[in-house]
Amino acid sequence: MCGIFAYLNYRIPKTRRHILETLIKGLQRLEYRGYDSAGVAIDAPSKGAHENGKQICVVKQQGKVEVLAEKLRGMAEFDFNDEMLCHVGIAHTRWATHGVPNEVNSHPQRSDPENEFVVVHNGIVTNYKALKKLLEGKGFKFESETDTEVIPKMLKYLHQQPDAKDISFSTLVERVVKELEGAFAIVVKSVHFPGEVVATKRGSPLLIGVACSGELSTDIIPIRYCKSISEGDHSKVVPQNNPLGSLHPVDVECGVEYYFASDASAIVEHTRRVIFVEDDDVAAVSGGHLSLHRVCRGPGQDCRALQTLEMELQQIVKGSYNSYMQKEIFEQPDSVLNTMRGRLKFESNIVMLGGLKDHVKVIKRCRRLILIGCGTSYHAALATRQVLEELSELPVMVELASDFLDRHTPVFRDDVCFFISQSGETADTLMALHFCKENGALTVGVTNTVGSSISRVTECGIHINAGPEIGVASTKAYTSQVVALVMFALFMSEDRISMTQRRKEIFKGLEELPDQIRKVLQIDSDVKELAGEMYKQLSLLIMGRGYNYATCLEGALKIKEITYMHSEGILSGELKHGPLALIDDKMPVIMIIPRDGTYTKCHNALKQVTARRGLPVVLCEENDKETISLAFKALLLPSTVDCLQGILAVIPLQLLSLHIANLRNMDVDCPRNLAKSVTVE
Ligand code: UD2
Ligand code: GLU
Ligand code: MG
Repeated sequence: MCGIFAYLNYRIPKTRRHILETLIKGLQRLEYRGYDSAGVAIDAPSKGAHENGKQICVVKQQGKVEVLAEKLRGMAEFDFNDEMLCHVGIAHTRWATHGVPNEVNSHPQRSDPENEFVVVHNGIVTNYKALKKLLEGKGFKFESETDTEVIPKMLKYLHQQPDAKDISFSTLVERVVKELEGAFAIVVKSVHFPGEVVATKRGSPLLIGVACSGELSTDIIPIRYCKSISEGDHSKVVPQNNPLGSLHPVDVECGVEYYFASDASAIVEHTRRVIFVEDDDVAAVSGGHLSLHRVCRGPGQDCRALQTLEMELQQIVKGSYNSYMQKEIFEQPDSVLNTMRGRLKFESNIVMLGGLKDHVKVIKRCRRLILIGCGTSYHAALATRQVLEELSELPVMVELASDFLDRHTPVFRDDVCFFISQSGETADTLMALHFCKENGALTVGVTNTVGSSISRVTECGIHINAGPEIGVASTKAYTSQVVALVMFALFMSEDRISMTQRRKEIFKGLEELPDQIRKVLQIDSDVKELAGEMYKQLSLLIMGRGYNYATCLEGALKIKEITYMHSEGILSGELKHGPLALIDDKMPVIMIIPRDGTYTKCHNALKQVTARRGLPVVLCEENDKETISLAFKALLLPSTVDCLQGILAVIPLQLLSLHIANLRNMDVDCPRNLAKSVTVE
């Protein structure tokens, strides 16, 4: 959640209009992650210009990026046609953690009313109170309630110190970052360093896109190690603008553009050549040269390679769909296929998970599997628990990351722990990952984002390859997570002869899955009609059991997330232990009734509901005449193997939530109070 975008043009003249449009476009690409306010900082001449003639202008606004754009268009003091040869603009979408969403709390945050240092920040500075107290003691006056504001103020404070006279911008930022605790990504701009930008991160994602019409000096940027600052100032060791070991155009006549962002989707339309900034890297552009510094030698490599983004622009635009969520629901035949691509051989029933192959022995020898996630990812774990228990013959624990951490659950060296997260940045899951790693367990990621924190921190894992998911309510990531975990169950049973028949069934189910999903999507109009009957209700209960208990929870979560209607997933085995009290002829009820091992029990539940004058809408298999005859209404699904039926059953529930939200006039891609990737506890 929250977004950073910054744009630097060097020796490529750009008008102020172009720069602002680029910043706004960047923020719009990040909108899907959820935010409550937005802001930008650019150079603009004004009366009170700083002594070097530059003045930074900060414009912020609570609410949508479009409102900020409107405000910018109306800025009479801007000369929009003014051309700048070298310029740095920074921008932010904020998702408030400290202080309510309002203009003052929005970013960029500043050091003082003259905007000497301005900062955009994702994440949380956990020790901001102590820093604030210290700075207040030095006479700084805070204007916002954010934790972020300590950063620009600290920059100004350290910049004023006598020993900071000749230090570089990046050294100054390093000195400040050394004082910060917590997880963050920041980008900084200053009137004292015109045309320069510094960015760094710890725990939050950040990448840099590079666009140059000519040849670049290198594809691999070496890291400059600096002596610990207390031992001496590295800026004296490495002269500024030293072309050695930095990225820049070879031809001095050639210009270059740099894009900084917290998410690749804001960069891909400008360039595919990117560098992923790693924790504690300090990236600085000065005189068009990009260099990377670290205070001390850490684990990992001593250089950062320029990589090529594989994301396609069309993957992040809506096309003919009304919302990203709708697009992503309808993409599921392809996204599940992409999850399986290159990994399943249907002729010989072989599964190859390249990401796990180096750890096969440890995984197959383990004593217990622990699956950890939050929200939808937790449901994916729940949905596959039974097939994992069956095929691995191991105890399988399924855990909500926050609860798992609260309990200080015992974890051992012979456990294999899975961390499931679409974004790969979910804070609670990431913390659980650190906990399990410290306890010696083997950690395995199941993520949709190559290069994400979870993907990097885990020892091994499976990328689900569903493609970028932009709608805040997860849809295609869920079905792909389920497919990935089912493939893992197959992987765990590949040498069990007794399971040959069962494995065959599952392989067949997976092979047919994309076509069957296509078929389910055809009942969209029936689901829309049902939504028309339900959208004014206060509540909706979704019941099922076995493999489909998770489907109920996931369906109810979709309804809650984007329609704000109360909805509950209920295990039908629990009906008589309480929820039955809710049933009458007015309470909307959906029941999932597949013809699997729970069929008879599902029918008992159905009868219990109808006996209380309940009017259940059932989701059942298309040739199941008996269930259809007992239901008030039925939505029909193609039949597949028991452990995959939930994938087909969840799709009508995704569609239902979408239609109800549309009928209630809700913004389905940006539901209130929610963010796409929850990078705070
Ligand atoms: C890899 C390539 C894929 C294709 C394929 C050909 C990548 C990212 N994937 O896919 O593009 O060339 O090989 O066979 O280049 N990992 C983690 N944690 C996670 C997820 C993954 O550590 O949460 C590791 C995993 O152990 C492996 C690497 O990341 O070392 C790539 O994982 P994958 O699932 O993309 O691997 P694979 O072989 O399917
Ligand atoms: N913690 C900062 C704030 O509340 C940044 C939040 C964000 O990541 O957007 O302003
Ligand atoms: Mg999520």
